[in-house]
Amino acid sequence: MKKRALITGITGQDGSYLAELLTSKGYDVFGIIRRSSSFNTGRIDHILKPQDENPAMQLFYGDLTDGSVLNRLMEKVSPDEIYHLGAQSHVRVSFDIPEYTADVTGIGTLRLLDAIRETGIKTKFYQASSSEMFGLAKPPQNEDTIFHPRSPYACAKVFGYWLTRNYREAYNLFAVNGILFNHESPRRGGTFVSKKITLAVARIKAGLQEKLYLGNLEAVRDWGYAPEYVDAMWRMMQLDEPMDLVIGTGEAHSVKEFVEEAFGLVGLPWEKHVEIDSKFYRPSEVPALLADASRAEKMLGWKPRTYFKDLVRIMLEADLNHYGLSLST
Ligand code: NAP
Ligand code: F7E
Repeated sequence: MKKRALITGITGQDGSYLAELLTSKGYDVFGIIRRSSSFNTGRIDHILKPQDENPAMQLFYGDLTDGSVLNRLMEKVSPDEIYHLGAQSHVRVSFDIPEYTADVTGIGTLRLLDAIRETGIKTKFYQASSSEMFGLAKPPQNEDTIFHPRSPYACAKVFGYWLTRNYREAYNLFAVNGILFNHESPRRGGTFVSKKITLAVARIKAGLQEKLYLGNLEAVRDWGYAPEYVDAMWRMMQLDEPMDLVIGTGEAHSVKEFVEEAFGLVGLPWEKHVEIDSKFYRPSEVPALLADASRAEKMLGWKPRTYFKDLVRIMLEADLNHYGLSLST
């Protein structure tokens, strides 16, 4: 029997890599997408094959703010595994739209968990928890670190984290929290700092842009490569017993180091092109995140293969290619 997986957030960075991974493993994949006035399936178009009689992937309209459709889809799809990746995922934006962020990212998780309980389907549940929940906690952070969230987004994720644990304890649901540190790729949304930098460097190199406006260059993050992180999600769902695990590289760098690395790769002086714009600062910042993912290595046999320098190179190469350039030109 083919396994059935339901993915919320399938049109996002992680959802697209996870859909690739699961279809390659022979799963039937079902995704929930939002109605949009423009096409929003750009990241998954290459695996959508609507002309096939039995396509490996099917999409349904739905929204995390709409509980009735989640209930309906739960019964219709009856998935073996649910990967809950959908969220208003931008930390800076969550300060501008806190109530919406709480509704989608926090209550959206409750709606999904309760749809499982109400319909009584037998399934496993993955919650996309985040290193942002650690906030001010001193690095390195692991599964035992006390959360200190610093944004409406992080508060909503803490709510989702505890609900996931609560539904595990109360209803004996196989429900896990993957506490993932920042992970990036050429498919990363353009308003996250990694992609914003590599895209700008490519455009500056191509002569299409002169300046890159950034916020806090001192913030430190543990940046990994997204395709490897969705493999960790899948491994967590294959455990005999559900547990919460931290996923990260164990290497941390500042935003400034990311800038230096990216500009350095194309031989441009970053100081000439980067300017600070206070609108990109957050009312409360998360100064430093660094993963201790030793438990995941032990429980999942998972280890990162791509570290900071290779990640910057992969992302920059993809953006340069888009403009007909490469690292060797
Ligand atoms: P992303 O690229 O921003 O994707 C978010 C997905 O959620 C998109 O498919 C988006 O749809 C969907 N979505 C947003 N609002 C929705 C709503 N109201 N109803 C239904 N779907 C909605 O995020 P990502 O980087 O892939 O991250 C995946 C998940 O992991 C998120 O929950 C994020 O918070 C969490 N996370 C990410 C990281 C990271 O570093 N990437 C680290 C830890 C945790 P549209 O395409 O229509 O916008
Ligand atoms: O910011 C600083 C900013 O927006 C990283 C999400 O996937 O990872 C992501 O959240 C750092 C912050 O990611 C700019 O202040 C400076 O300190 O790329 P980011 P994030 O906030 O860490 C976590 C794990 C998630 O769960 C989230 O969903 O970079 N920074 N200048 C800037 N950030 C942005 N976006 N833009 C700037 O111009």
